[in-house]
Amino acid sequence: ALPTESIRALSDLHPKPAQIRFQYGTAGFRTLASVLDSVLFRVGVIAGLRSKRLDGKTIGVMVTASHNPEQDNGVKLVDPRGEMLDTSWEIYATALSNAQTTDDFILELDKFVQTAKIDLSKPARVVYARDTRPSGASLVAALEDGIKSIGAEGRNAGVTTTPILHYLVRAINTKGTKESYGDDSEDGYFLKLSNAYKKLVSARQTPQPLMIDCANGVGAPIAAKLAEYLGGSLPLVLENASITTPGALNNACGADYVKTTQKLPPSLAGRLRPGQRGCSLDGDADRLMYFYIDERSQFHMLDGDKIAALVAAFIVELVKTSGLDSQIKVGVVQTAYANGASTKYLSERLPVRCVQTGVKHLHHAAEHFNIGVYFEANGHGTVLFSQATQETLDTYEPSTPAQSTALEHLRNLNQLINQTVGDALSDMLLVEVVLAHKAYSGIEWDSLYVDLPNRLVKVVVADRNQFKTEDAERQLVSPAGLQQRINDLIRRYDGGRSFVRPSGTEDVVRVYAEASIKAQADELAFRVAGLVYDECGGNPATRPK
Ligand code: G16
Repeated sequence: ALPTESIRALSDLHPKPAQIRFQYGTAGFRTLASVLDSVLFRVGVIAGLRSKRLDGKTIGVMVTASHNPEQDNGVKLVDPRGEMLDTSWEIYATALSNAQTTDDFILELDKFVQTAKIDLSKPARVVYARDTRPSGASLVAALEDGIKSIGAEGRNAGVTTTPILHYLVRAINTKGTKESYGDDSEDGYFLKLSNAYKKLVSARQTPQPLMIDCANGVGAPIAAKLAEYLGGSLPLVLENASITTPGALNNACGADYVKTTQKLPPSLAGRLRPGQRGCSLDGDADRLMYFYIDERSQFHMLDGDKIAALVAAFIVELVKTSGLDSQIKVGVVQTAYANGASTKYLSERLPVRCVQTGVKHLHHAAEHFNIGVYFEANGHGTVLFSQATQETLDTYEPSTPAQSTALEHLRNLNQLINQTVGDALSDMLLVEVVLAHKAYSGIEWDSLYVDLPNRLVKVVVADRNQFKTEDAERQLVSPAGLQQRINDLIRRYDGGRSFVRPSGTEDVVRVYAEASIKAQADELAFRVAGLVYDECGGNPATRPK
């Protein structure tokens, strides 16, 4: 039976605030940190139950609000192979987080244990971590109470990145098996990545220093440790590493800032030299954006689409050179935010699929390829090697030295890439490997294709849940008639494309637009935003920006 007494005693310490409705969204629960205490407690209980349901396998919990402002926080669950929580449990998590009193919560739990057929006599194990947000420590304490109340065994992985937590989950659950993912420690992670990186660049020149904008978040201490493991093989310069300065996190810096403003973070002005490679992480280091400035001080952004193009082309080439092209099919997964020019470039070379926003959707679609490359334009992504492909790489016997070298590179890439989830630092090493092999600077990489001018804006509306989409978010089905008006507008713009979708992580509606000229892309975005605003806008202070 449920340990009702211990749950009751501890749950009473973490009352649910009245009048707030929580939702397990795109990236778990995410909102103002000050209202999340009860959610964290309950997530601790749910994680324990998820572990029991999966026969004692270790479940991960990450406390972060990633790219959101510092006052927000959030929490997401990680399934045993290091992937996002199975979607069927998101509804349960939402329902349990909204039970008003402790009694309601216990009642809901009872029902849930029946419905989900959970054998309570099974053991439960949970590993958890948090980012550097000031609210993190007390939220972790609430989580620990939840874990304790259900009698689960907890392991605190401390302050680390989201992708390292995902790595740990898979490493713990595969320990001692033939699918072993690496040693289940931060050290194991750094060794796995840095060893693979060094092998991949062994015959290449040491590159010029790479500047990393750490978003004043957890990426800073973790990148500093990575630099030690890399030794001189990749010189790194860390910027925006102030993790204790109040209000600094993600503020005018970081991957989301770069992507949405298409500008260099002001703090890097004068520090990044023309031609030097720079990149930005986000608040929990699962997104990556590259950039450089040219001789005329013009800023050039190399986003998730450019990363996908660079990496996919390189992998296709290696597969071909190794002689494995009839056995290993490479494919790419994108979302509607992918720049039209990137979709065109990639589609001419390999199969491309479009799915809805959210790493879990891209991840699942990528699993259908032998090697699946997935990146959101915002820099969130990775590459998946299927189990069968990994076995092919292990057993294949090359017949020429060129085949043998390409095969070795593929094997090392399989080690270098964090395949549990998008990982800014692992992706950064991957990009550096390709640049080194191709002898590309940012300029050559950027010229693979020319981005169509685009603009992303947010609109604050009274109720974003009114907005419903289909066709991988490219069409609105509600509010009725709005899509038709948007279509009429798009038609007036050369190369025009635009779509509207509710955000899964912020209380806004997002509008994306593309056109062949920058001024037109901006105008189209603002006019579509105007339509959205006029249809169901909030208060005038929140006009589209
Ligand atoms: C999260 C998700 C991403 C998604 C992003 C924005 O990123 O993991 O897949 O692209 O939110 O989503 P939305 O447009 O729905 O707000 P992160 O880095 O914040 O965890």
